[in-house]
Amino acid sequence: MDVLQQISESLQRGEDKKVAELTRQAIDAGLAAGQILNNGLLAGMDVVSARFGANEIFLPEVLLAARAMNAGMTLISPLLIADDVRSLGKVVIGTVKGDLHDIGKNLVGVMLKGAGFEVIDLGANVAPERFVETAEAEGAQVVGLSALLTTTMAGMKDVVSLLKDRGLDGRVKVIVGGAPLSQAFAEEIGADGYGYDASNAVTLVKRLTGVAS
Ligand code: B1M
Repeated sequence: MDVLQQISESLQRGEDKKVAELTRQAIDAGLAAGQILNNGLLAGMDVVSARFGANEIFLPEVLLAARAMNAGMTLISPLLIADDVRSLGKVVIGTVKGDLHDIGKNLVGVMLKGAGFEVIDLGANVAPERFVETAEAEGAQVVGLSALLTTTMAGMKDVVSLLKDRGLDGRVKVIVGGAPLSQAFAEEIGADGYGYDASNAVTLVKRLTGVAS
């Protein structure tokens, strides 16, 4: 079994130390960080997601898998982030209020940093006021909202509305993403874009900030 397959399987078993050790091995063997992410860590998380959805595993196992995912991400994140300190713009990101899922949001943050953006990560369970106040105080061009629950995605509209109330709409763009979302939902709540994955989020932010057309 190759090392990427081993990472995936260890992650599925929730073995954080083993995942870290195997990820280190893969890096030392010269595998690209993107390959370790997609074919090792995310491949394992996909299986966990499917098994959780099918009620074959439960929250404690998913928590352990998430911890193992983080153990691997900690090692590859610096490799995915550009070394030069040029800043193409500022982006405030976070997972919306009531929602603790942060793996996808963290990935978006890493990819944005890798592309040269300054990222202010507010974490998970973030209230609308905090997104808006931070964007205003920091002079951010974009706010990126993540939600993984159908019950919390509705809260994204509050951020869009609050930006409007404070006269910041237009100046601060909003992008949204997360498994239960869609382009139609983004349009419905008045967001400026929907990112179906982390690299698509980067494309969107580049377009919205005028870095790319
Ligand atoms: Co939860 N969970 N979870 N969970 N969890 C889901 C989301 C669920 C679909 C599982 C299922 O039932 N099939 C389900 C939601 C159902 C629904 O709402 N329709 C669910 C549930 C129900 C729950 C709880 C309510 C369970 C309970 O307590 N009974 C609870 C809620 C807690 C809370 O938030 N208040 C809960 C808890 C948890 C854990 C804490 C155990 C853990 C999270 C750990 C953590 O994040 N630190 C967890 C996990 C890991 C999952 C699954 C299995 C995996 C999510 C994940 O990390 N995927 C998930 C199953 C699934 O999604 N199918 C599930 C990997 C990640 C890379 O993908 O986050 O989709 P994702 O991000 C993608 C894209 O969506 C996109 O880019 C990323 C990839 O490039 N993206 C963006 C994400 N954000 C973006 C932002 C952007 C652009 C793109 O721009 C800003």
